[in-house]
Amino acid sequence: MVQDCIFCKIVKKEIPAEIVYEDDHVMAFKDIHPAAPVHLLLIPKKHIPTFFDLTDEDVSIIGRVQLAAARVARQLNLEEKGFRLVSNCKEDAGQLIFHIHYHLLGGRALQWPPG
Ligand code: DGP
Repeated sequence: MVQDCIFCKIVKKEIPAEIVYEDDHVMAFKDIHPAAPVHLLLIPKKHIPTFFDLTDEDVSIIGRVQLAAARVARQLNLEEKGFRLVSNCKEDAGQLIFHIHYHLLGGRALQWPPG
């Protein structure tokens, strides 16, 4: 946990979020600025700033995040039409929060490629 990380604060329930899924390793909550009818953020509870900070011991955690994405998407009836799972890594990609997170977007047809 990192004290000034907003997502660590959400994990610790120090600031509110609309949490839609949580287990020992993963949390999913609604993005505060939704860009689609379904826009969730899936995070490992462990504070890992970017993909460049991942180590071998994090492999299962990242796998758990992706499994949780499918589980949550199924619960939200996205299985038929699908969803997008994307992660921004560092400045050029527009990463604002330096705690690894995946955006799960769905509920409408999405454009590709993103800008
Ligand atoms: P990124 O640019 O990939 O780092 O995305 C960060 C996302 O986090 C952005 O879509 C807005 C969202 N966000 C920022 N602060 C908060 C917050 O306090 N609560 C929630 N639920 N989402 C937040």
